[in-house]
Amino acid sequence: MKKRCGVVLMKYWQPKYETMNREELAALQSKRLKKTTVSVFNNVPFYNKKFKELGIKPDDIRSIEDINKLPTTKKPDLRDNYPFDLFAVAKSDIVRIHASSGTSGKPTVVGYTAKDIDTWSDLMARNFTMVGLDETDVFQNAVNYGLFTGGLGFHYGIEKIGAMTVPSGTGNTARQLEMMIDFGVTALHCTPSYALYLAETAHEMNIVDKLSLKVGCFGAEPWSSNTRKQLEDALNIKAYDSYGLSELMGPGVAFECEEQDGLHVWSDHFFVEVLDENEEQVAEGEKGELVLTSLTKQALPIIRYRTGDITRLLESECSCGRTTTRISRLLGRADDMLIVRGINIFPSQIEDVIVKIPEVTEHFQIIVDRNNKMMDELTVRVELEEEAFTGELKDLAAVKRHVENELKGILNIRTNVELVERGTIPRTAGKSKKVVDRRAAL
Ligand code: DLL
Repeated sequence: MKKRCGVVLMKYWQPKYETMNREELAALQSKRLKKTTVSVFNNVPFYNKKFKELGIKPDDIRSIEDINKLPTTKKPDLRDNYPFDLFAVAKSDIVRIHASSGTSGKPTVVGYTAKDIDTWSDLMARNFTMVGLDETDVFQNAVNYGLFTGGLGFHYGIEKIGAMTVPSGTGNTARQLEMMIDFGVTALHCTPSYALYLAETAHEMNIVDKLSLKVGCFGAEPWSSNTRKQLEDALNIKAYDSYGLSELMGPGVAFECEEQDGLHVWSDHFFVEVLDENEEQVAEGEKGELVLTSLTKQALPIIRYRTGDITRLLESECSCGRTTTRISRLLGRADDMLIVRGINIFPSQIEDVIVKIPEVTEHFQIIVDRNNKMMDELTVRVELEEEAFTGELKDLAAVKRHVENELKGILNIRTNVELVERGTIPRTAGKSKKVVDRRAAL
């Protein structure tokens, strides 16, 4: 075991939990689910009432297979119990809260005991170890520190592996890049949309070869595999997908390994279901809503949380040797899905097309309108690259036509492409807003 300055540096690769066989894992999950069920029944009036309405008692939950007897929990349940009514411990046992802003009404507030914070930091540390980071790394955490879980969530995990943390937060892109060069930063965390902006700025400043980056951890919003490629090429890194949500903990719920073939959910702490709109399990390999149950949380245990995020369960074994449940890259949120003329469209499908076309940048915005014949119209605003006409497409009309055709091939719907000057579409260090749906205002 390595020591530095008197502190033992754990290697956060935990074969005992990460490579359990199915039976061992099910036994551990069963034990932890039973404990969680008792905790919510005894301590959270919301769950106590729900259990009684369904005629179930904690004793009815004998194994993880009984999970479908339990009620689901939805976002409005957290809002209705604002701020602390879903907590299963006394307020004096809470050492930290976080909150997610939410688009309407009250934010949802989540709480952590000291043990929860420790578990969370351990899981983050496991993620970093999984992608080869250790105490020799310098890790820049370029997300908002504060009520958003991404800042402190990553920060504690980075410190746990003993890496040097650069808590840069958000803002001032040129300064972020300067820090990366001056401090020899090897790993970066930010949203994928901000990473694209950082990469674009680094290229404009002609400083990419001064960077020592090797790993990027990107998440908090959907991004596509083409964006991954774009970021890996632009910054000379391996880019990993990081998934999480405040209600379950924050980042650290699921993370990619070096195989980059789906995300490992830490199954010793979270139980995964993928359900259809009737809360039935989808067929193997089908898309559905990710539903998560926390198995070890003290302050805010949560049962069958309907995340609203769309994914697929990956059944095959991962070549890395970990046996945890694996999910595919998140396709988007059920409520991000646009229905335009009866066709389901996810912004990530559009992103996949746009980032492959060299004549335009990766930044785009989707605008949905309803015309005077009450027909929906889809416009995708994309930025023209500065050297757009050096290839086969020689003018604006040709680029526009090409992007429209590529989009039609994927979406099966006619799209109007509006080409704008590079830099027109707002860049943000937080979660990007890709859709402007004007139909709601009509
Ligand atoms: O975004 C936690 C987080 C921080 C995750 C930093 C990763 C990195 P919330 O603000 O509560 O928490 O938002 C959670 O963001 O339900 C998804 O819709 C979306 N989301 C998070 N990660 C991904 C991802 C944090 N990798 C909501 N891919 C979730 C797609 C993601 N969507």
